[in-house]
Amino acid sequence: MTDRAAALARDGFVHLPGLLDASDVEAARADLDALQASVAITNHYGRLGHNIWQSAPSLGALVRGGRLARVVAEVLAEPSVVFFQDGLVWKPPGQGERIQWHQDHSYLPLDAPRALTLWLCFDDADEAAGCLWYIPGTHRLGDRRPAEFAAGGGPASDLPPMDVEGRVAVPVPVRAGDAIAHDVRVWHMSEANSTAAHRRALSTTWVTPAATWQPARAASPFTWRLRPRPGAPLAGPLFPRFDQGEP
Ligand SMILES: O=C(O)CCC(=O)C(=O)O
Repeated sequence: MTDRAAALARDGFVHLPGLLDASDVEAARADLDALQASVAITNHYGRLGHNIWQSAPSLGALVRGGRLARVVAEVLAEPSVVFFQDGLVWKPPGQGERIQWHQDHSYLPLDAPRALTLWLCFDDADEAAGCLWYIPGTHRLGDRRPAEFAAGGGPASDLPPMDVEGRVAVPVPVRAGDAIAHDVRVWHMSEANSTAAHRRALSTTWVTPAATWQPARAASPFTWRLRPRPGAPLAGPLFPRFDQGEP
């Protein structure tokens, strides 16, 4: 197991400085600027969108190229990984209110939490700009009640709440081009962007080939669009697979 894989197992997250180079960042920013009107919805969280990798050529190339998959395979300590989905979280200057504490697993229509988020950031982001915060070790505490992101409440749940009070949370400030890999059960959040600069990030989700659809587990744009069969593997052109990190 590499040091990065050990950090993920211990803390539930690992900072990956400089995963993307300056040209990746520049291309991503240009593509996002071109796409914002057509693919992103704007609400109190900022500009959000799904399936950005299919509309932004630079991000599609990153997902398909194998570089991200190699890192995911390394930190998950798995020989093969499958790309599942992406989500744009773009906090414009002075906007994008707090995304409260949550576990990504609450929102994944998958049979098991054997999955990883690889969060790619295209701007420098410190605490004022809305970087991510984590509570180390919380990925080992099991599933907790989903956060209520939409007005009117979240899904019904008998799970215990996330008892954040009294736990030590750590911010992870990043530079443009950095990434953070996190376990889909670790508790994390981001504050509003109170700076005069943009904070653009793409949150990508990766699974192992053993993952199967469990559409009843969580609402997801894919569930609505694809109507997957429970128990089916995630396969086909929407879900590129990488063996030994190679496409
Ligand atoms: O980008 C953000 O502010 C939040 C991202 C997040 O919660 C995630 O990627 O799981």
